[in-house]
Amino acid sequence: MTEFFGNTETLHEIPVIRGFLDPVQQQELRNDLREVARIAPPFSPMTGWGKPMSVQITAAGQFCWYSDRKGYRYIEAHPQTGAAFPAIPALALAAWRAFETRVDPDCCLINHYREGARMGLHQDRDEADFGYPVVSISLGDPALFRIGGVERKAPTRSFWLESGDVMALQGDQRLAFHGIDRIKFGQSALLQKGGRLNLTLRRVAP
Ligand SMILES: O=C(O)CCC(=O)C(=O)O
Ligand SMILES: [Mn+2]
Repeated sequence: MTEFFGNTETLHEIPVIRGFLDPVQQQELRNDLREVARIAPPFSPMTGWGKPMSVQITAAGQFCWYSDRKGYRYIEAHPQTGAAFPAIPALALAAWRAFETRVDPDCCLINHYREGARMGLHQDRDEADFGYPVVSISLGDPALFRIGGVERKAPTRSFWLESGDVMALQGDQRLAFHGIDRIKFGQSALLQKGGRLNLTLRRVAP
């Protein structure tokens, strides 16, 4: 049985398990994600105003988040290949189960941040039941995470997420606005070409 360590810190009311995945587990998950990307190639979704996002995304599990001029939604087939998405890697499921044991996630969204990529403040609100958390895993270069309140104009706070850290948006924070301001490109050797992978585990269907 795999063992998990890491210390839980509460940062601005957000539970963050520092080093949930040790360096060997991070490599194992990275290898699993290479296989996911081979089957379901990453793509750049369009923003609502018709510009491609700076992150590339793909997914494991039943659903992948998608965006184009028609708006935001979840899809069940890869937009280019038409194939179903591969299974969620075991180490990603383990991170979800550290926060939620009632059901397993049906989506593991994978964001790839290359040099200069960022993600604007947004809410995760395309899922059916906000009673389930969104659980995030960080791999590779550190990222400056910004979190505000459930209203866009609420004040925001920031902290760094490092490779192996796991964090959850749940309860009162489930609908908090959040985003990534920047990454420290080239700090981590985990990914061959540098950058950061973020996995968000979600329960999309009710
Ligand atoms: O990259 C991150 O840590 C956050 C990603 C995120 O908020 C999202 O995919 O909805
Ligand atoms: Mn989000």
